[in-house]
Amino acid sequence: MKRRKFIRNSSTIAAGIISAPILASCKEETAVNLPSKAPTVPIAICTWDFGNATAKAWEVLQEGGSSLDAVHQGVMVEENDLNNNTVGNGGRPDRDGRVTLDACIMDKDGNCGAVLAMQNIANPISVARKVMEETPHVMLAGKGAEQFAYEQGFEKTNLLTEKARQDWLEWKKTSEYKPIINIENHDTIGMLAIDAKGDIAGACTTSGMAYKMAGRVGDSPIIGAGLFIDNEVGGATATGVGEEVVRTVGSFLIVELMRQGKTPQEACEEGVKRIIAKNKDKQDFQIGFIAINKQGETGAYCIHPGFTYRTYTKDGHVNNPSQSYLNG
Ligand code: SD4
Repeated sequence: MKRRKFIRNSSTIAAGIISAPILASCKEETAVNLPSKAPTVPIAICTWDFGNATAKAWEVLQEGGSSLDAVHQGVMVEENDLNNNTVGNGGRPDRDGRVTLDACIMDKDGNCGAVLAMQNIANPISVARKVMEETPHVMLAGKGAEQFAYEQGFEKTNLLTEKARQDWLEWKKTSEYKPIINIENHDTIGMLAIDAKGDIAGACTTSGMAYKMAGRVGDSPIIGAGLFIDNEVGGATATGVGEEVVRTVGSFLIVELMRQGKTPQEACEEGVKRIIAKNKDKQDFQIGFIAINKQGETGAYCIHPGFTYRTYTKDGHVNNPSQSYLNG
């Protein structure tokens, strides 16, 4: 059973940039199709089997914390895990041996912040939050992001662990750039949460594709691509080959599909199919989407089997296998 709800699209009206006749013709307000059942909240979900991260987020939610604090503190667990070589400190470097980190965060009001290709700072998600809360901007990149982080009191940290350095030296012997599906490059953490008040937030953080070109940025810190939240509707986040997610503005697409009435599962499936449609001759890459709607219903879909996602609700803490477009 679906209930049809209409919300005012107030941003364009508030901006005062649209003439009255156009306004009149645009008056049919943005439709939101939402299921009517009681919401399952609070809830935290994330890409891959990052149980420590969802456990941290759940702890924050249980203490009455906001979804914003939950996703922030949740993904930081992975940024701080030196054994996670695709997120934060300990992440794999680019071709030149430099670890460059990408992250973004988005709150219930549509505020967002991101850092791109930032070096020497262990918690890019915290800097992204500072960008959101302390600057008039959404994104800071490279040296500017790093400088801003120092100004905000973050410490300079060498992010290249000895293990990551040795792996990079080994890779350099052939310098063959060939992502291995589900193994080498795919452990970005994207997290979505709904707090007890029913408000949604999300965060996404990564060291990006291993051995990428210097300066390369994927989908993860790009609002709309790697992450999108609309507190009226739901949220989505992505993992996998970021170029393909950017090409379809994947997370925004999934949220908009939910707005039109699709379940999170249906929306994730459509998101993957749009990517497949643009890659008819090439399917040797992985993409995984997860989504949540306002009711706390979840969905996930990927191209190749192997992608999993964590959910933490009052009913339990589970690592769920995602359905896939291809059957392995
Ligand atoms: C990127 N989407 O930089 C990221 C990589 C990733 O799990 O998801 N890894 O393209």
